[in-house]
Formats: sequence, C-alpha cells, structure tokens
Amino acid sequence: MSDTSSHGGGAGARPECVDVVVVGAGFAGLYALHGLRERGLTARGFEAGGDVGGTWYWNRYPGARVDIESLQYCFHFSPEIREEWFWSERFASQPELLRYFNYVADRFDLRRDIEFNTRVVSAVFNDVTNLWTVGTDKGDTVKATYCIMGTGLLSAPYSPPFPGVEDFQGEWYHSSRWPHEEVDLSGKRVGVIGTGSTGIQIVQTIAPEVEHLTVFQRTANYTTPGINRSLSKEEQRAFNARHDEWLGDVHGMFSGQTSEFPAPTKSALEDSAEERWRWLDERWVRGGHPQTLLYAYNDLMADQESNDALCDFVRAKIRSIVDDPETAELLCPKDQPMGAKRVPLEFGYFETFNRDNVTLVDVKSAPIERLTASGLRTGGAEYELDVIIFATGFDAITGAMLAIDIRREGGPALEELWADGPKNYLGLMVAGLPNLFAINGPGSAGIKANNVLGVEHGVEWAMNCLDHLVANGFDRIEAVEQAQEEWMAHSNEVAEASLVSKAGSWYTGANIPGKPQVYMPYFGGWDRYLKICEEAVAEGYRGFHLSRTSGKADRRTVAAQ
Ligand code: N01
Repeated sequence: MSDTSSHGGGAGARPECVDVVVVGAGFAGLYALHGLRERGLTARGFEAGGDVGGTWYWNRYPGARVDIESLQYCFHFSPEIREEWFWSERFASQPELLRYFNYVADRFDLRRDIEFNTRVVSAVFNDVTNLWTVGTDKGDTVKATYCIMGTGLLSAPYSPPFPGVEDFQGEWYHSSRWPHEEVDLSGKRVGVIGTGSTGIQIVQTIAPEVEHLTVFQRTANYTTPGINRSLSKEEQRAFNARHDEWLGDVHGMFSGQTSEFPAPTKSALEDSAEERWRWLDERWVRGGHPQTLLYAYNDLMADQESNDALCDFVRAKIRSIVDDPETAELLCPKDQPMGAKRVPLEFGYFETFNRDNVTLVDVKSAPIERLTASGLRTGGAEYELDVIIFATGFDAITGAMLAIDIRREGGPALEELWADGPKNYLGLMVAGLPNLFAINGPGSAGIKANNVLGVEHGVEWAMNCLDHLVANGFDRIEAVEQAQEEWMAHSNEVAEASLVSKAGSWYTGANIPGKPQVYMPYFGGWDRYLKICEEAVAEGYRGFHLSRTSGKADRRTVAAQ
C-alpha cells in the first residue's frame, strides 16, 4: 500500500542552512511554520505524507471522525480562521478536517516551506557549530540551529506480526494507511481486527455495506455515545463571540475541555444509586466527548469505587442495547477502570451487533494464530475473509520520534536516552538534546486534554522561547538533567495517584510488545501543566540552561553561513 496522492510543496532552490527545521505538517508543523515566518526566521518543513493534515491525512478509513467537538478541536490562535471557517458538524468527519488543513495551509501560504513525501531519518547536533544536521530519506541534508518535532502522537502505525500475511490472497489494509482511492467493500466478507477508537468507527460504518463483518475483539472497550448533529453558522458565531472567555475557562480546567455541563464538585459516592444513574444518564443522552462522562463527578479517575459505579452504568447501557446476551457480555469491559484506556466515542456501535451480518469473535480466549490464504485462523476456528482490516493502533507518543536517529554528535541516541521509557522536561525538551522542541510529546498534558490546544501551547512556548533567546543574545537552550528527573518523578507520581495508569494501553506502551511501560502523558491537569510551564519561564527558564555559544547569537547570521 503506497501513498498515491501528493502535493508538490514549494518550488525553487532550498536553503541548505536555516534557523529552524520543522518535522511534520499536521497541526504542530503548520502552526510552527506560521509562527516562524511571523518572526522573520527561516525554516524548512518536511512531511512524510503527500500533503498537509498529519493524522487526518493518513487516517482516511471509513468512518474516521474527530471525538472532540469540532469547535474546540481546531486552531484557536487566529481570529481570521475562526471568522472564515465554519464546521458543518458537532464532530467533524475526516474529509472535512482535511479540507480545514488545506484551507489553513492556503490561507497562510504554508506549503512553499514544506517538502512533502520526504521523511526525516536523522537529526544530529554538533556542539561546535551549534547546528543540527537533519537528513531525509531522499539523501538530502539541511542544517538548522533549532528543530521542532511535530511528528505526532499517533503517526507510527502498528501491525502485530501475525504469521501468514503474505499467504493471504484477499486484500488487507491498516486503518492508518488506508488507500486514497475508494475501497469497495460491498458484498465482501470483511474482518476487522481491533476494537479501539479506530476499529469501533470502522465497524459501525461498514456493517451496512458488507456482506458479512467479523469483528475480532481482544479487549472490550468502555465508550460513550457521540450524538452528532449539524452546526449552524449562528451557533458558531455565538461561540466565536465569547471565544476568548471560553479559552480562559478551558485553561483553568483540569480536563482542558468544556462541555455543556459545569465542572464537577462532588464525589460519585455522595449520590444515591438512583441519583447517580439520573446524573450520568443526563450526560449520556446528550453525548459528547468521553470527558463529559469521565468528569461527571470529581473523583471518577481517582477513586476505584466511584469508577466502578460509572463502569456499572456503562455496562448496563451496553446490555440494554445489544439483543444477544452472550454478545452483550463479551462487549462489556470488565478488567480495567473506565478512562484508563482512551475512551472511544461511538455512533451506533453497539446496535451494529444486532445485525444479522455481524459476528463478534473473542480473540482473548482464542488468540489470532495466523492469516491463511483464504482468511484468518484463531485458536478456535478458521474464518473465510475477502478483506482484513488491521485497526491495531500505533506505536504511540514516542514511535515517530524514535524512528528518527536523533542524537548529539558523539553522544547517545534518543533511543538510548529513552531505553527505559521517554524522559523529558515539561514535555518540551529532552536533556542532552539542545535546541530541539518536541510538540505535544511524552510528558505533555495536551494528550489527555485537547491535542490541538496541546500543540498550540507547545508551539507558542517554543516561539516565545526563541524570542527570549534572541532578545537576550543566547543561541542555545537545553533542559537540565536534574530538572528533568524531578519532572519525571512528579509526572509519575500524579499518574500513580490516579486510576489512569491502572490499565495497559498506548498511553503506557503496553500495546507494543517489548516497549518500556511508563504512563507517558502528563496527568496532573491541563490547568496545572500550563501554570508549571508559565512559572518555569517567569523564573528565568527554571530548569533550562541558556547559553551563547559562538558569538554569533543572531540565528539569522548563523543560518546564513
Ligand atoms: O488503536 P488502539 P486505535 N490481536 O491501540 C487490538 C485515536 N483515535 O487506532 O485492547 C488482537 O486503541 C487491541 O486490543 P487490546 C484515539 O486517541 C481517535 O483504535 O490491546 N487484537 C485494540 O483493540 C485512540 O485511542 C479517533 O487487547 C489486537 C486495537 O487493536 C488512538 O487513536 C479515532 C492485537 C488497537 O486499539 C488509537 O486508537 C481513531 C492482536 N495481536 C483513533 N494487537 C477519534 O475519534 C492489537 N490489537 C478522533
């Protein structure tokens, strides 16, 4: 499966040395390029995909849709964008999101700085020149004083190494490398492996189209109902009218997202069982991002008994929807707190299992053994299939950065620095790798709040930092080892104190065999995270070492050499 659609990017000779290299052309890459251009800094962007969009460029499988409300899951930095762009639905579909990316790229003329179909494979920092040498899969190199890694959380797809893939005579696809041309599934026997957010979206979308759908489920998932609807222009204008107030509210919230319900002030255990049902049901029927339910009470992610009550509620809902009691039981998650794994948003997923052409197969009790010429074999049976869809997730959060050979010349590679799990300071910089900003990387809080807000925060932090370096005659910033250790200890402590770390998932690395297991996002709260990052800056970049290396502190001078 290859990527067939592509955009040429900008034309003309490219500078061999720039102020900043930006990796990725998703939310992070585009915003970074825009910010750099506003500052008059030179930049080159690289993107492995054929066009802008990042995760929304790659994940074009049937039913792909955002699970944070469109009005919140978009750029907030630009009043122009907000005024000009209108979302058609409460939860935008992938094609609409891709149109949004194209609009933003055109609006700010960003493509001219980006080389598409170009994967960055190495980035090596030289202490003497104070420059990164960035290498691509085309054999080109470019030098830059700074690197901004907008490589994405969920951009390195994972396919379990099932034996027999090469024997299978039908078609198979990974959800995150879905072809650009239409895939006709009508009249076909289709198998979907995986029931995370992706598998759920695919299953509920393709079931009416295919002859038969077999869903291979290893772990059942807690979900919440999406309840999508169209958005009117009036509604969006009203949102825009109080946008800054909204942003202020969000930045003061643990969850980093607002819903129509106020932030919770009581424990789930303060209500009687009947009151609790009514309280949760009020949120369930309105739908919305899973956080609407996860933050219905203030202790659902902290207290096992409270979380159990929420889990009972969701299981009762599943049993009330699914007709066949055996199937319903299999679809009821039982071995994890709700919210420890990322909770998918569903749009009629459970109803799908009431269709005659859909079968659920438990591959926990009878694991998938291999693909065969005509389908797939589990410990229990053989399934004849024309198409197999791998919705098996990602080497998340660290996979894309670790795929690049990042190192300081003569020093250990990032892979060695992260041998026991990712380490960094404030989710922004890694000790030992100067002038390299990771946007929404491990240790940042956007992953558990709203990724776009996480990206905007990371990019703005980096831009303000560059301004500060220039204004003060510095040209190097590096996280201090001790500060990194303290941050990691704090980050681990807040994860351990909650229920989020109590299940293996892509948050912890448990979905990839052999990957070190650490709870990777910061779970101390979006509000607290922003405050900690701000305080570090206010205290003269506490925990960072700033220096002037060459007497050529103006990056434009360095870049011109
Ligand atoms: O990946 P996942 P995803 N045999 O890792 C199963 C975002 N996203 O692509 O749970 C059998 O969640 C695995 O089983 P188990 C969102 O943040 C957002 O679905 O490990 N099964 C699991 O069921 C999301 O959380 C949207 O037991 C195997 C599935 O594959 C993140 O992306 C939409 C297996 C992988 O689930 C990742 O979601 C889509 C094996 N050997 C995604 N190996 C929005 O709505 C793995 N599995 C915005």
